[in-house]
Amino acid sequence: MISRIDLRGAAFAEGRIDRDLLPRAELDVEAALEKVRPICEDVHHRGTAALIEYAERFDGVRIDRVRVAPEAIERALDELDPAVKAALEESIRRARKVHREQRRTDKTVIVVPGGTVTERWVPVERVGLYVPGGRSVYPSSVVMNVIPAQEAGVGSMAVASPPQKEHGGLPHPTILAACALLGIDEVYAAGGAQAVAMFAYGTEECRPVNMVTGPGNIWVAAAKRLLKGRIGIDAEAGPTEIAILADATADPVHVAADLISQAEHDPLAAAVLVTDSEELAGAVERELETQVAASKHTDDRIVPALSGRQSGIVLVDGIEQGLAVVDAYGAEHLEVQTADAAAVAARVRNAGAIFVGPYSPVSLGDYCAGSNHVLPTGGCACHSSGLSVQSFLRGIHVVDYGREALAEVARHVVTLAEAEDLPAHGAALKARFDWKVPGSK
Ligand code: HSO
Ligand code: ZN
Repeated sequence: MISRIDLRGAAFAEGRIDRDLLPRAELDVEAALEKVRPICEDVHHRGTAALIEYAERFDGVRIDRVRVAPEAIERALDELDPAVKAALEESIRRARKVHREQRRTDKTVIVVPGGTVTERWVPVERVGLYVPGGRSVYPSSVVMNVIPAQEAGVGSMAVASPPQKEHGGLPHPTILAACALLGIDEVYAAGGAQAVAMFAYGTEECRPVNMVTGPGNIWVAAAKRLLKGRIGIDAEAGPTEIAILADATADPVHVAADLISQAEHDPLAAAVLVTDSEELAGAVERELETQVAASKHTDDRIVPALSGRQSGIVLVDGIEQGLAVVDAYGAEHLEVQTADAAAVAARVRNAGAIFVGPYSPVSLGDYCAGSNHVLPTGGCACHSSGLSVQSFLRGIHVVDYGREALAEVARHVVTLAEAEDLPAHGAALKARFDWKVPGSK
């Protein structure tokens, strides 16, 4: 069901391995752009009327307003299964605890006496969160997007999620309940690219936002790419990925279960085991057969995900080469299940999040570790991090120099301005000192 890639003996100069040797799916967002463009323009020009039409066309349901009434949000919380409510509350508590520590304080650096630069952290004013509503209804993703924004101090947040035919044109009730638990009372029944356009341009019902975050399908990713600049975005989330770096000490039952856990998301999800133990590889293959057969989303998601070219078991010579492989891959989630797992994990450079040892499965991080589950996919972990308080903050440099401090450095500014053939830049300094730059001839 899962293919093997044997890299034993492959060269890896200076700890680096060729990324092209590793499995990975390609997602063609570019091709979706042309389909998404007219939809976004339509929402820009016709607002709510366009959203209502798209609800009928794409979601198959007639709605007469896009903004969800506050009573519907409260009702969803009242009707939420108490066990789900308790679990969401625990998830929120832990996420809040971790994200609160990510807050930043302003810092002033005295560059010279009388000359300071302060970095002032200012939250984004208004954020729109997109929450999918089709195959995947993830109230946990509402938590993971809202908590960092709230802890950053974002003043205004709105949520959009597709209208559901089975729920009278409202977003899915667990999504509404999660919003209520988090204190979000501005929710819109809008999905796909049109929801992103609603946030970016605003409508009669929805004030435009500064930034849109949240997962979504290819149309949502394309709309984010199209409207980026007008709005800030988090990342274009691709299919989820799990990589596991394991040696002979790992338990094949755990390894197989964890690979399946993320394969369950999507037929394009990636599950990659990197191991130096041929015995473990064989045991995991056998375990996969048994566990996959007993899974729920077997035929539509797990089997295509595990047998797709994005997944595989990569055999390596040892943990050194294993580390080179996982660094080249840059997985969204990386589990380290080896002897001395913490020490091995400390050497990993590229991963969205790292899960250390046998009792830190990715599923824990998906819901209740306190960490964030919105993480870079598609190798973007090599340059980006997951969602955090920092994602919703802007650091503004506040420059405050007095006369003496400016005089002290003026000649250097003028020299650099002249070197760049920008004499007006220098003149701005000269004007302040009667056109005689202190310290120059
Ligand atoms: N593993 C997904 C998040 C998720 N899992 C939501 C379950 N629900 C991407 O990190
Ligand atoms: Zn998951």
